Amino acid sequence: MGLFGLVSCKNLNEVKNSTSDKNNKSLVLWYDTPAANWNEALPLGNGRLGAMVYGNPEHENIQLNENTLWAGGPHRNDNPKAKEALSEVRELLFKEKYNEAHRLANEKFISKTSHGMPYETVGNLRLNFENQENFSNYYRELDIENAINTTSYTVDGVTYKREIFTSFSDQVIVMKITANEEGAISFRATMDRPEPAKVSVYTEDNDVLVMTGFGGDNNFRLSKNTPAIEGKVEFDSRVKIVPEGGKIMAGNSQLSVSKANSVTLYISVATNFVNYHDISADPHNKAKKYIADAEIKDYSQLINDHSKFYKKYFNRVSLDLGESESAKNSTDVRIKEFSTGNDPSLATLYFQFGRYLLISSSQPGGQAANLQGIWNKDLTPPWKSAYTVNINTEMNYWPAEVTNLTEMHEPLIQLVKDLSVTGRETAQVMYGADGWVTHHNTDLWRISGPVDGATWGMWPTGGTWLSQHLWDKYIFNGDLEYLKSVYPAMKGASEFLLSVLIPEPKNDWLVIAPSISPEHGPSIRSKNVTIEAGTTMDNQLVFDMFTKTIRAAKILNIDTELISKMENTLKKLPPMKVGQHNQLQEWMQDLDDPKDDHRHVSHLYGLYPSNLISPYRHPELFQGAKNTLIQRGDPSTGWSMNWKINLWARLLDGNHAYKLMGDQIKLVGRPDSPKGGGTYANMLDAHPPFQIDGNFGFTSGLTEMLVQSHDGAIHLIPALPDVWDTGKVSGLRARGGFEIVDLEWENGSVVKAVIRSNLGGNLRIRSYNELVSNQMISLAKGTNSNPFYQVPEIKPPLISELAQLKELELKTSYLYDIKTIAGEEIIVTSK
Ligand code: FUC
Repeated sequence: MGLFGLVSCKNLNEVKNSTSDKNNKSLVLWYDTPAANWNEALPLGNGRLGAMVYGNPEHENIQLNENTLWAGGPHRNDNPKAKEALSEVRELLFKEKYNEAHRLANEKFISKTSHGMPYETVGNLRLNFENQENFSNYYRELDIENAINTTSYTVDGVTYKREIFTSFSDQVIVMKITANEEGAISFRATMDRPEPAKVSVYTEDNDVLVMTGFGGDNNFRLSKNTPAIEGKVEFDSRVKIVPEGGKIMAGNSQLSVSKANSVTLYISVATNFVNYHDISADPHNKAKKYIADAEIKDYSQLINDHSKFYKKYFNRVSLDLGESESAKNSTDVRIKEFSTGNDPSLATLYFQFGRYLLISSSQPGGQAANLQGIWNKDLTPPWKSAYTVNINTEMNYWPAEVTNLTEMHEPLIQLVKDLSVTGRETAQVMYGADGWVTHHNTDLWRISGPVDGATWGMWPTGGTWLSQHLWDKYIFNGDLEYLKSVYPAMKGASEFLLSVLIPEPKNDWLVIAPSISPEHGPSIRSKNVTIEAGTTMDNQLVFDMFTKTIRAAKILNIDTELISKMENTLKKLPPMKVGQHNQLQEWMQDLDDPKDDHRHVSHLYGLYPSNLISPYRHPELFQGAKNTLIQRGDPSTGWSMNWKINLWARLLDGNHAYKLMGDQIKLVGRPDSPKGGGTYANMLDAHPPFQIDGNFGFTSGLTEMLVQSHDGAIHLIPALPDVWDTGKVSGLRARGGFEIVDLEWENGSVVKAVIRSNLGGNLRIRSYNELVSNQMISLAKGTNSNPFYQVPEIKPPLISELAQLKELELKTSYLYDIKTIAGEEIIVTSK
């Protein structure tokens, strides 16, 4: 790629001599040892199927996932007692009796039937090779330009190679094993699933190994006497092994290949899942058919179709931040050294890896990426590997629009549409409210009741956060048909809020109660008591939901009555406040503790991903947000640090954002590693443990450093760190249908930008250096006439008498307007 594409590197050549042409590729993760554990195995996925490949010469393990294999079956988890307790909880909150409110919420709101189901592994396909223990010349890589994993090594003078991919186009996992000598490949294939799962493993037709079973019964976090939700997802996983030369034999739940020249494996997994309320499919026929359809194609066709499909998405964006000596090292070494050196192409690789993961874990028509995307080795994974919607699920989708992967956003949009159905009953049963509600977790079955305990689960605005994505996707594509399709869910989300907003006694502001600021309470309260009324994040979410629904309804020319209801309600929401420590207040009362380093920074939602807090529009709030972020500190869990990258980018401080990148790209998971959040050797994010949100947050964070479009203009390189003073990116997207076809900068200044206008309208550009254009360009005046660049009009903030805010110093910037017509490409260059 680009400026510094060719890496000359001795070490690389030495270890790679069996895959000779790879040393000019910058978009590979590579290693000179097999994976020591799961956090070093390499992820492959086609949205539906996932595989973690260890690359072990003697004992290969391909850990398998299918994204609809979850525990339990269709069910609901509402707690109907909530309705009768609602006014009492509110009264307790308004009388500041938090402990009592907390107890009552635990008793009457939190689900007594299900806390949601875990996402489960399918199990393992193990290939036990003969006499491959003493290998040399070892090399394995994940090529994220083609979505292919390769392992190669030499034993007794024979060089072996394994190539594996999860085919997007043919819905099977294909592996090809070759050797440079005839008859050298012998192995035994077995399949297993972790205990206590019960499976049947058997062979069919002498060349197919099958493992079938069911997702588990589950009563996670409920008393032993509570009936479990019965495991009803049935799966069929199978591998057909086709040797070329040699023999294959079936026996005792295994297949043995001996003395083959090469072997092709077709691995297929299917379940009976159709949708969250229908599990009537036939997993066996489905799994068989995928193999039957794939095996009639040539291997070269399979691999080409796969890569072509993948590249259609991946190649839309390229990034070049420069190259350095470190690029010659293996990926684990680079991760370890990132924060102490300067390895810009590792930041590029990390950015592109996030895009790779999104394409590989979230395909249209399938399930949204969960806490681990689609990659999970357990039956009871951390946090159930479900959907935590108080930050994590949303973060998974932050890169979708800006890095030109809008199709990958679709499974999340569908998840929200499903919740708008299941959550309608929850709204009625639990709150006697219109519209629909979801709390802080959901799963394959679209549960929408509160789970885990009031500390975490008493948050009725999970659906409100998720629903922002419905509009946010529109604002990038401007597609009216799309807007029509999501409007009912947006409307339902707003109707719920209209139903439950209630005046609080001090100022008569309309607030959500009971609720929480996700997972965090003021430190003056008893431990774990987070329950509150009118938290800042809720107020911001409600503001955004109404503002967006009003805009959508006006565009679609419907629901005038609802519009005026929302407009009137907006006026009665609490304003944001800057408190005594110069911080943005997290709660209605000024209770923030400046020493508190809690990982959730929920009230900064208004800064990112939302656009309520702007340096140009609200300098006091901007400073308050900045002070909050400084007080919370940098090191934290993976996702928290990656959120902070986005936040520092929005604070226009590229160096601080970059500093956090160093905290994130820090090798963890090895015996001598530091503890805490960071990055495993396979480049997956460590909360710890592995959680994929951090990878996605990194990708969006880096994007925010290069291009922003949320604040009335397209801001070019708004938050560039000093270390990336020269670089180039192409293919990022901005609101209003603009595509940044090309953006180049040198010495920290924009040199050239090519921007395609897909929808027409005014193109307003903000830049720190002066620009000229091939089109009529003028200094911008007044508000941007482009409707996609309308900025929210918030209430003036309240500033504490104790706050001491300094004058905000902002870098000088230039604001330009260029009229565009749809289809046109605009070129701007430095003056
Ligand atoms: C939220 C976070 C945790 C974790 C979990 C999956 O509850 O507070 O840190 O990420 O989600």
